[in-house]
Amino acid sequence: MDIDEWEHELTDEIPELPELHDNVITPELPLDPHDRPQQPHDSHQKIECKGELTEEIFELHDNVNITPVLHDDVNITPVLHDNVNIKPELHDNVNIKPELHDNVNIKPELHDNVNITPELHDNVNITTELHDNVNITPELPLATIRQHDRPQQPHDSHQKIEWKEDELTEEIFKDFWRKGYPFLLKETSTRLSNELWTPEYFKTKYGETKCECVDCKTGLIHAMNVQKFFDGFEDINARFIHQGEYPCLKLKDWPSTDDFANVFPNHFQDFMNALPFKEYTTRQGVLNLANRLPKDINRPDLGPKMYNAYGSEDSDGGNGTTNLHLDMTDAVNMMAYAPNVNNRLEHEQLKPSAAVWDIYHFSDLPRIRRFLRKVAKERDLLIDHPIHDQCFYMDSTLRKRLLVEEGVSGWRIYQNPGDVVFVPAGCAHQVCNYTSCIKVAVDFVSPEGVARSYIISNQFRKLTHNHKRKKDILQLPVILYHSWTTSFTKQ
Ligand SMILES: O=C(O)CCC(=O)C(=O)O
Repeated sequence: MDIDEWEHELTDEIPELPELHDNVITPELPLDPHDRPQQPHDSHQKIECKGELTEEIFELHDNVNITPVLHDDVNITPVLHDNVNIKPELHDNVNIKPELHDNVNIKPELHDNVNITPELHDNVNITTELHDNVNITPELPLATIRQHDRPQQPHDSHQKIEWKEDELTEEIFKDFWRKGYPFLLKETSTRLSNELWTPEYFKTKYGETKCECVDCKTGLIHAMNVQKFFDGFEDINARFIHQGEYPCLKLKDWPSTDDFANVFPNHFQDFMNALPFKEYTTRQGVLNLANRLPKDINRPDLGPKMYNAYGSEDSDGGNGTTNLHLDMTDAVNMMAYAPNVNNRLEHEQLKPSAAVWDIYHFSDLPRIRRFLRKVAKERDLLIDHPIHDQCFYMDSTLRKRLLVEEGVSGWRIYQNPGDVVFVPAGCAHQVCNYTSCIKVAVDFVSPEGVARSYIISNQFRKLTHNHKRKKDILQLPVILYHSWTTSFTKQ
């Protein structure tokens, strides 16, 4: 399939499901059109018996640990009581129909053709490692009922998303980047300066500067100065008040007009020094294809860019801090500052981190888009593109629905000061600050991500004529042309 056909497939209304193999992208077949959920009788597979069928019925009482190894063609109908732990290793053609009561933990490792149809009560945890052809049809809360037909994807196995600097070799990085897997580098050693990136510093140096702040809940823009915004960073009583309420403010595009390097030269240098994987992430990096543009060509603005905002909520009804969106470029985002836990607002002290990210793989885009179009319809919202419009923050309810209705779950990445998040080109992502945070990010164009960048740039091009993301700010064809011509001279 040539690149045009491929691109056409991907932008069709019918889901686009490219799957990334070694440097090759092959779109998957369209989804089945039906939405029939798995039914209990689907699990009735073994219909011929020779008399080998045995039945064991037993009743288990409190505080019992069982580690059975179950073999083929065994039926068990246990009635389980409180505080029972079961760790069975199940083999082929085993049917289990337990009735489970409170505080029961099950951690089975399941093999082929195993059917489990439990009726579950309160506080039951099931942590299964599932192999092929395993059906679980429990009566569970909404979040775990499967209503979708999304097949298992290779990126579902990308589970280790937090890495220490000395663990993540360049080889692993390249592999993740090729596959479009996001990750977090924990507490990097080349930390940003403790003096430069504080609310006090910005107040002292730029306090009088006028700025615009957006209310993360209403989208309303409030004009103020930098001093006022940072006064309220850790002190709720010093916050800007609108109609009797404290809006959850985000300092918008600051500095908005000029290059970050000109406005904050010291911060720029400090950030460049701290960046990991410099060959990719810095302006000099040879694997940052954006650097291949000749000096006399207008360079695309890839940042750095600061993200400064107060704490928000990601639970039901929460608006987060930055709505779901995706970028044509790869990005690296470092948290420079958040108040010490003791200095946070009371409810913020209970949160697991300073900020939380939800990042979705590129190949899940069509399903996310289809799901959010449905939500927009339910809410009578007129939209062009549910991700490129940046009009949704998916709160806990929407995230659960996305999992149930489309089978898509993102990676949840928890970020604290010193932590660096890597977001591959084309991965939809949203951010919720749990407390006030200063972050700094820069975009780059890697050889590994350029095919995804190309697809996204074509999606942007097809948006309605005055859409804010329509403009080709990256000029990818120009970058690619110069990458090719310079590849003979640069190392
Ligand atoms: O931190 C935020 O609020 C948004 C960051 C972000 O979206 C990015 O760096 O691409």
